[in-house]
Amino acid sequence: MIAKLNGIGEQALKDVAEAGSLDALEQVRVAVLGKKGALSEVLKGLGTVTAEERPKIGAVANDWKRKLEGALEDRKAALESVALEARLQSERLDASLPARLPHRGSLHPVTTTTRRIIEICAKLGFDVMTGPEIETEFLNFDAVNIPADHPARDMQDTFFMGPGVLLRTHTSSVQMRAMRSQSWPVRILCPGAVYRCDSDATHSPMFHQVEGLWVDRDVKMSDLKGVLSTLARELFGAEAKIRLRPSYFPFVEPGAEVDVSCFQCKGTPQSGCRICKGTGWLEILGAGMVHPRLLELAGFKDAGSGLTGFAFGMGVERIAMLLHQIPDLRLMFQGDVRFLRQF
Ligand code: 2U9
Repeated sequence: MIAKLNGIGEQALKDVAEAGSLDALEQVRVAVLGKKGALSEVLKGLGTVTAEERPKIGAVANDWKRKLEGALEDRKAALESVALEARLQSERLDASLPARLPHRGSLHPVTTTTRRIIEICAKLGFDVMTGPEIETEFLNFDAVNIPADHPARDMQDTFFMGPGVLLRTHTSSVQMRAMRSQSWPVRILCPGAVYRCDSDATHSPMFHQVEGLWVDRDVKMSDLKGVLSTLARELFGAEAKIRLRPSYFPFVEPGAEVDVSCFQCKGTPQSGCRICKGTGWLEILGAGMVHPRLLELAGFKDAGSGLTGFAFGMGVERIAMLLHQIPDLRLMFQGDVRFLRQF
């Protein structure tokens, strides 16, 4: 029996030493010291041995019990320390790593482009003026020489809010308000949202305009060209040139569409440039000399003779699309962060 106990004890000591985890160690403990463990099973046969042998066997069994308990305790401590070390390694913090910065928003390309245009024109003496987006039909149309039968008045192009009230289709009404409420000279820039019933890759029912107006004695077409050349150079680079093509706008006479030389191919049309489609030019705005009727309607009382003016208007999204090579106008209004984060 003693030999059996010694055999069990030796084997259990080995198993303890080899247990690779706390679970495995617990299994060894139950297998040898548990109620139905190997040691208990042997001691069940104690009744069959002589009274003389019994204390000796009991002493050997107790000895093994103590030894094994000690070994289990030591092995448990060793395994726990290994587990702790592994956890410390895996959860190690590198306090020298830079903190994760919160994402910072950025300005929308329409905002940056508007601000840039304002900044350039401010240097040329233009003040910024804003006005209401809900406007009267009179100021939006009649006062800027768009007669009742003009196609721009068509219900399809204009969002009417009620009889005689609409969402402005351009910021020209703001310039008209300025002329009717101020004395001359007037040198203003009117940025803001405008609304037209139109929607595709290059048109949106809401977009932004910047319109400029300069009224003074003896303002000439050459002044307009000077202002627009400066604006083009500042926006598109020092090499940018402009050209004026005759065109019709009801509020100006003469009127012109204004192109800037292509910033990609530098205005060399034969190069088959993707940006200007090989023409060498990009249309950026409309402009002209303020129609005399508008000056009349403005009612500058102290003007006398020789009061003239020029005006220009541009779509901000179109300028931003050219500057940033944005392929579709609708991207501007979808609020997709993958688009917005690029600016
Ligand atoms: C007053 C007098 C004259 C503003 C002008 C244009 C030409 C023009 C378009 C450019 C692209 C509108 O956004 S767009 O579709 N604008 O071509 N705008 S002259 O003329 C005015 C404005 C107000 C009192």
